Amino acid sequence: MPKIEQIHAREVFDSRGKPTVEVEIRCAGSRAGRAIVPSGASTGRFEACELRDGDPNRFGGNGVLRAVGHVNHEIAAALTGMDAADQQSIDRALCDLDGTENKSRLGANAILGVSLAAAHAAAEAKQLPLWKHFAQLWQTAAADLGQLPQQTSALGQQPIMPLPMVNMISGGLHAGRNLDFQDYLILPVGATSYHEALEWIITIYHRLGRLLTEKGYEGVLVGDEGGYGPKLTSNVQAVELVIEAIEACGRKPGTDVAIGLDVASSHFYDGTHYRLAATGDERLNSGDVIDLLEKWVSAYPIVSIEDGLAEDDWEGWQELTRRLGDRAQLIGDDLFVTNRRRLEKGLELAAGNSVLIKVNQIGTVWETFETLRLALQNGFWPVVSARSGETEDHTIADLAVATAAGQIKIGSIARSERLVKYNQLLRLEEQVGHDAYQGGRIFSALKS
Ligand code: 2PG
Ligand code: MG
Repeated sequence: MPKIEQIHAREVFDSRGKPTVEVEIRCAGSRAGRAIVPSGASTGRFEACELRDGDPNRFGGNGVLRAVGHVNHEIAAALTGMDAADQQSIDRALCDLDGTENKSRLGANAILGVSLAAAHAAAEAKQLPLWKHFAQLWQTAAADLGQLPQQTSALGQQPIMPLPMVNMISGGLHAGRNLDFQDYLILPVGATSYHEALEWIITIYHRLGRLLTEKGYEGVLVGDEGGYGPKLTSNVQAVELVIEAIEACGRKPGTDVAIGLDVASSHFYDGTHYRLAATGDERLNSGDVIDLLEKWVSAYPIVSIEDGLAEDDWEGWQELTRRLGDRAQLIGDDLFVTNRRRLEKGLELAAGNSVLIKVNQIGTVWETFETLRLALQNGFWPVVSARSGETEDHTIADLAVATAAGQIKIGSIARSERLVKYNQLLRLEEQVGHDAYQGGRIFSALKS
């Protein structure tokens, strides 16, 4: 058993230059494992609590020295001596020690840093690559979290390479609200391997950049996740430009490369209406938004829509799922916040058919597994996702492969906090095998 000998946290910085928590855990006789916690901008109201210092004299109150202190003192005292490979016990101990529903006492950033670093430390101690250690944890988790139904789908079974869902144009809170919708993404559903998918994506991204310049948009500057942030004349124009770029690269929209959206609608919902501001002031109710999305799904090869409606618009979500659930993947991000209980409610109400999996929304590896597994047991597509505030940490790439989640969303393919994960996936593809790629086949349940 790799026994935890030392736990050490420090304050480091993420891709927005905002403080975040880094944790190192060392087991007896092996190298330390290290992890850095990501951070969102368009956060859901029901996410686990990211503890910030609130001291206006440091980083506008965004320092994380309190969270770091909790790791170095209270958490280190409680976890030293534990088995780093026993992720379930470690994560349970962290939750018990915190004692709150949303990890607000110690901070989900403190807790997640330790949870992830423990996995890295255990992998070091076992001399296994991280993805293999995660795969072992995931396979043995079946004993506690239940088997997956016998299915033809490869999802959740042996490690597979994920289909990347990649941001081309950014809007919303990630790009100064130039557009209302947050992400216009592409899914290379027709590629036959991960590296081919990446090649297509990069080619299309560069072509799109040239297209924007040719058309005179000054917005080839990139948003928080590396997507272009042009000021366009309408939300739908972004979809059309992405399609134009796909075609200009000789790829067939829909069959080769499909479109995804992260509407991130919680961030323009005022409690009764959705306020679209990019092209005038439109006030829409849930039904209007569903009509709009249905129109788009009929007109364009859109196969995936995230947060089409707001985080507490459950009735709207039910209607959206009735209307579009067999034509598109409907991902709950702010809606489910990687929380098993919120996903249970979604399953009960038939709201959505897919869940975004962000480790820092819930705060531990084990709870992430719980939500992922619940999704797969109920035929929901999981999409492992990065945050808009990221770092050189590649843990989620390994996690997506190990759990055979089938999809990953990391942002765009510019900026190294994104590329560190795409590049890690290239390395993992060599180890997992090129044929371990399902690509767009995971969507076979969708009628076109
Ligand atoms: C999202 C994420 C990542 P943020 O909404 O899906 O794109 O953004 O990390 O800002 O919540
Ligand atoms: Mg989102």
